[in-house]
Amino acid sequence: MKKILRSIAVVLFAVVAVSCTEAKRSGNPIVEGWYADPEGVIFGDTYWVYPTWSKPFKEQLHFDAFSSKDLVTWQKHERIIDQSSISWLTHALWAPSIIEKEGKYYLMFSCNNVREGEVGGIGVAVADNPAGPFKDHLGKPLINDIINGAQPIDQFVFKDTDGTYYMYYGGWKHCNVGKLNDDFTGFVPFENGEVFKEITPGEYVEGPFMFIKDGKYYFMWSEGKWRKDNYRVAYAIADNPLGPFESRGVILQTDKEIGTGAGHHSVMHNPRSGKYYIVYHRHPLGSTDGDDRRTCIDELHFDAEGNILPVKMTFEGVEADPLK
Ligand code: FUB
Repeated sequence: MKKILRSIAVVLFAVVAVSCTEAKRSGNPIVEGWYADPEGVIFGDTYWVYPTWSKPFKEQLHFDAFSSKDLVTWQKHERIIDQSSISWLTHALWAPSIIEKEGKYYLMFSCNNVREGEVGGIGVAVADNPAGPFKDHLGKPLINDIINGAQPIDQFVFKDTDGTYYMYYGGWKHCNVGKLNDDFTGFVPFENGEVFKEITPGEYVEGPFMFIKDGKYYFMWSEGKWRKDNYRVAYAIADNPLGPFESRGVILQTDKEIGTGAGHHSVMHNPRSGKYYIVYHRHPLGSTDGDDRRTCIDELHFDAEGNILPVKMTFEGVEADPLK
């Protein structure tokens, strides 16, 4: 009997020891529910993810957000903005993108899946807190028109090292960039008088994103069709925020063992650990509903020359990586 008890104790000890040394991971998707176009961003000691609620267009009338101290445990912040705060929103509230400026949080959004002659496009909302509640900053779209063929959706605001805020945006295979004014109520023309420059790279479709690493400008975007398996992410490297941007190829795409149609991503960097993360959506294996998109996270790696390596999508997600 003693021998048996001793053996059981040894096995139990081994199980506890293994589970204690196994690092906790985020898992993928990182949150429950259909969420797409996730913008991952760091404010202070907290990671935030702002996604589109991936439902039929007519139901898309609010945003939720998620926050985490370590990338593993996520807290949901419900309805950080909804239709009651945006009088001109009728449907298709998409692709949130947020930036902090002088203690205020500016949440850019796209709505109404706008076409020529309709009201909709890119708007700005503002709050004192990253969890909202956000209120419409202008009471009308910031960009309503179709300029250079770009549908006004999928905006991303990037702060350059000289303090300039650039907005990259555009669907329908066209990407524009403009310089935001001080209070994000409009744009400052470039020296040649143009308000928006078209910078469409490679097989760009939508979902632009920009970050700086080691003095280089990494411009990224989505290609293919977002409901289909061919949705994917490609990138370019430039030495300034206006390009030219020549595609260096695809770094995130369908993996038939893990998920399909991976795209509309963002990148976060923890300066403490030095790690980079890609936050993106993908369709679960076997799912046939194009709206069934789930928000996932995996590590982003670079080679010695600074090229982005193809992303290995996982079910496990990433390990805890606190910011302080
Ligand atoms: O979620 C709606 C749209 O799907 C986004 O604006 C596009 O980028 C695509 O992901």
